[in-house]
Amino acid sequence: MGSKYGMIVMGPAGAGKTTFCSALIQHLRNNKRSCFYINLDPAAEEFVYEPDIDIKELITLEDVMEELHLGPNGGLIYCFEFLLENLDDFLTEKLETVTEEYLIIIDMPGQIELYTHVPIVPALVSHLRGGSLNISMCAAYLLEIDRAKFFAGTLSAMSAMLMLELPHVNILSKMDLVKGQVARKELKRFIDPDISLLQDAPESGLVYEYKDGVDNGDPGDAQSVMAGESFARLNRAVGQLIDDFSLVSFLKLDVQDEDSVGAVLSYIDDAIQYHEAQEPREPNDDLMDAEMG
Ligand SMILES: Nc1nc2c(ncn2[C@@H]2O[C@H](COP(=O)(O)OP(=O)(O)O)[C@@H](O)[C@H]2O)c(=O)[nH]1
Ligand SMILES: [Mg+2]
Repeated sequence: MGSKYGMIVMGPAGAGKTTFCSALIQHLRNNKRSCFYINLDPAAEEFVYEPDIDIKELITLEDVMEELHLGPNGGLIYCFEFLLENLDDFLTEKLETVTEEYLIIIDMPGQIELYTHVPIVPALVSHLRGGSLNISMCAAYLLEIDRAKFFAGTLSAMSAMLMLELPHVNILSKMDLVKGQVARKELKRFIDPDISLLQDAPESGLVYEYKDGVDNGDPGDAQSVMAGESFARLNRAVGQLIDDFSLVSFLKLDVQDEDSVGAVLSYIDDAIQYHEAQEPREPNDDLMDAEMG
């Protein structure tokens, strides 16, 4: 089939993307599988496994911020625009030699606007999937298990799903942090996002207390707007949207647990149809019967 296989690892800063990539590389090595690791975070600092391609050899966020007087978000967008202009030399040529038994792992930066606001990642992905490279790809979107950030994170995962039109594996990371502390039933509300999480007690930090007599709040005062009924309605509508989609569900990931990493990898393999290309085809029984009969 002469194809290539890859995944792009996305999600907010600190979600555990790079840690997940390292765990995955270790797991692939343990199972005698090859991988090709690409770092596209121009501000990344250390790696357990040295990347085969590192964007910092092309451009670094630090240089861009210093020389162009840009902030971290603008600087990152600049880095990616620069990357897109240099795709052929920097990525395509090197990836052309990567064969079908490799899993190409692309470790991305955490600036969320990259996934929700600008069509840069879609342009990168369509370059990788099309043309001479023809990589069968999927996206892994990581969110850490954190109630306060969960719905905003789910919306950004949905936004990335819609922009990229790729098979998507959503992953809830850092499960080791809640091991033995969260009831199975409570966890299930994250795995299949439950909109009633939004209506939980105010001390959860997710909802703003509804105050009597406040209709829509004073538009000049954020605190008061968020206490108003219309804000609560907006929250419910957004929750309903996530619910209606029911496309967003999460796999649990504990990077310290080899089985957990293996389970996530098997979803990724399915999404990119990795095994179909590796295994020799079994003779078709029906066909053999027909020939014999
Ligand atoms: N306890 C725990 N910490 C994690 C896990 N994954 C990442 N971290 C920590 O979270 C921080 C951010 O991780 P990193 O992989 O760099 O996140 P990235 O910004 O998404 O690439 C680091 O301090 C990691 O050590 C995990 O599964 N469990
Ligand atoms: Mg990282």
